[in-house]
Amino acid sequence: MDTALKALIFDVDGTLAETERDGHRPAFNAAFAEYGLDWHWDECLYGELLAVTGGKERMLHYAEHLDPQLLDDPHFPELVRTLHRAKTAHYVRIVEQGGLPLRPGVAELIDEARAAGIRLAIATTTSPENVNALLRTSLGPDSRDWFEVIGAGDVVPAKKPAPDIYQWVLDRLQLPASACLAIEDSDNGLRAALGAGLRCLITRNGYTADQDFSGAWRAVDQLADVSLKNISVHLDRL
Ligand code: XBP
Ligand code: MG
Repeated sequence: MDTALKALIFDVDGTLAETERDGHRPAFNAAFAEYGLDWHWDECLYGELLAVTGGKERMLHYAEHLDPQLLDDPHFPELVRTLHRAKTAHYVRIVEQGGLPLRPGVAELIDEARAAGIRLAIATTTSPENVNALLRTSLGPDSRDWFEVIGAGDVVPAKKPAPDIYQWVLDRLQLPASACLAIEDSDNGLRAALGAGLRCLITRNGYTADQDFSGAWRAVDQLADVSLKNISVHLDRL
């Protein structure tokens, strides 16, 4: 099997930047306040809610467990969509205010890959508007074009830990999984990548440090701890 590295496929949330605690969480809370809902997700509760990927799915899960009478309201599905639209607008505003810098080593790894002709892609559960805002503000206005394929949000109905988003990206890259490396921060992301047959490099963060990453190709505390040369040499030996 040809295992030479041809593409890196990046997760976004928690991998490129600490978007969950400092971006999505306050954006959800701002949307709840805007629509008069007495929900507030503190840092600790939000860490638990991250078990469910996808913003709409996360709100539905929260309502099911803590406020189930809301589900009897025929307007609830529309409320979730409205809240999610508002949350996305708040998130983009937070990003544009410069509140979400890239994690250490991310920009350098992307630069190294581009210089080496390694193709780049994204496989994320979050909405495309959020990805575009983060790339634009952190890597520059043209950086979206550096990524040949961006799989985001609802393009596949089953979100991570289902492998569908990675399969969707691989189909469009027209590469076998063996030629790519997924870069993730969470157990849900790892399961999605492994399910698609990919090798996966984990960059842990505050919310995911204690998760089980057995099955990962390698797990580090930040991408500054790896270099593309090092990745390629070791992957090619597998
Ligand atoms: C990311 C997520 C996302 C965001 C919210 O998971 O779970 O749902 O928290 O984004 P991963 P939206 O990093 O594993 O892709 O509100 O836009 O859905
Ligand atoms: Mg993630």
